[in-house]
Amino acid sequence: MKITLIHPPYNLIQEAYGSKTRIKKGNLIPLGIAYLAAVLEKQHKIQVIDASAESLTNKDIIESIKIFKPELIGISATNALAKSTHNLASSIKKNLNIPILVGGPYPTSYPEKVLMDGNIDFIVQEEAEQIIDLFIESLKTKNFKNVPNLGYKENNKIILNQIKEPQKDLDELPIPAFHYFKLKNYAPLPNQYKNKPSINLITSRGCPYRKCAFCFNAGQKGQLYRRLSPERAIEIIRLLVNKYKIKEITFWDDNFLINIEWIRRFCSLIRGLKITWTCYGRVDTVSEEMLRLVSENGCWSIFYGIESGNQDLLDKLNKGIKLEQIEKTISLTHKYGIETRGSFMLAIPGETKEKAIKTIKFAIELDLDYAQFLPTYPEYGTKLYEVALKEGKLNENYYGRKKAAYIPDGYKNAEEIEKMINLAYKKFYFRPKYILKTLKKIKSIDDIKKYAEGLWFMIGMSS
Ligand code: B12
Repeated sequence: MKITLIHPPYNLIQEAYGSKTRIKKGNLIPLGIAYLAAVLEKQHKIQVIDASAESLTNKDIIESIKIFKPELIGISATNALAKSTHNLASSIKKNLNIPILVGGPYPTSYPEKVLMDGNIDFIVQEEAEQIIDLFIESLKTKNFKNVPNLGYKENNKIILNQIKEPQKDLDELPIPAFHYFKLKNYAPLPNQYKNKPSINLITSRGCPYRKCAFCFNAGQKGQLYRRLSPERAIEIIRLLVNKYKIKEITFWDDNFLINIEWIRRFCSLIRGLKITWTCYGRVDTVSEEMLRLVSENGCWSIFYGIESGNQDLLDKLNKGIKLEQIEKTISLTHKYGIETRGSFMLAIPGETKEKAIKTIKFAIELDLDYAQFLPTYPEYGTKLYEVALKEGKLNENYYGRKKAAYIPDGYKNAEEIEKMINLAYKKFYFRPKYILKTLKKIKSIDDIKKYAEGLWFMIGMSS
């Protein structure tokens, strides 16, 4: 069968990061599609269209589909891509009569809402590698009831099949099918990579903590925690280095720096490969040994979820970390020459403007190399979602990041939150100490270009 897999149109820089600037950075390989393509290509002919990374319109997509002539279309969507997904499904169905299947965090969160769209025929909740072949088989018999994770319509009634336990051993999954993607379309945001070409990977699924009140992975739809073995992770990295000439990897695991045994083995294996990398971490799972090991083996930047400079708000979020722990880990990370990045949430329930200013000051005092300030978005299925829903203060149809979709008591309206975010970016980035520190990092013409692009991006974020 011929199958087209689509990542729908989306202006990432403007919608997700809220920057007015137009830069061609930030798009990452949609790994969900890459994994599915790797499973499907064993028996089927696959076309992959990443409309987001290639800035394609629905018209462009339909033209490509008409040439390829698929018998099934699969769309990958997060909640942020909801509007784009429904528009795309409508455009496709106006032009072509092909079944449409939607997968990803969006149908996982809102299966009924997605299926209420007459243009969408099927949805898959949660992970799809284990069930996709069975689904394609079922298209022949039209008997869908034995396909786990599937949602469909029968006599105008929505049917949601039971959810299967996810793949326990991630090593059994095929290597993501990177060959369907034009690597030149993908790069982290400016200043978030040192070497090109760079690619995103993920060595684990789910989170072992599942406590934070705001995180999708800790909510009702959160996945079981599993991780590739260090050997399998290195097999994938070796392929990326040797075949695709990749020079840098961003590991997007919710928490890469966990389990010292895993890190020891991974570092001993990555040592022989010429590659730099960055990752995400929690301040309370990082140890001095871990930081020493990763810094000696290619890691030059760690992104920490810091969230707030107010202990009471961190406690409300059930983050399970202390301000002192944050300070200690950030300075320890600097000690090993690793750049620190921090992600902060503003407009947390219970946050006043004074508390927001305290968070901004905290970010500055930590002397982070980069900080990101986002308005709180209560994801479906999380504890925060329940709170926001009860308060009646969530606009679920708004999914951008600059304008707030949730307005806690401490703020009058979305504009006030937007102003606070602009202020945070201005205060953090446009201060002499930070500018001087950044200027000192410039070592080449390439660095000048990167930092100029970063500055442009930041001006777009703070205006
Ligand atoms: C890397 C990443 C990004 C990257 C790249 C996104 C991309 N193109 O894939 C960037 C930084 C750009 C990004 C941006 C955003 N992200 Co993001 N991101 C992630 C992250 C950390 C990893 C994604 C990943 O690679 N997963 C691994 C793959 C294998 O899993 P998967 O994509 O879920 O795919 C599986 C299933 O969902 C399903 N599936 C997926 N697609 C399809 C399609 C079909 C047809 C089928 C049948 C099945 C199927 O099968 C796949 C294999 O099992 C996840 C958290 C996480 N750990 O998953 C958050 C996550 C997906 N992001 C999230 C959010 C909120 C955002 C933003 C809105 C944030 C913002 N600042 O605006 C934007 C939205 C951008 C967008 N285009 O949707 C949320 C989504 C919540 C939700 N319910 O929608 C998550 C879950 C984080 C969280 N814990 O809250 N993100």
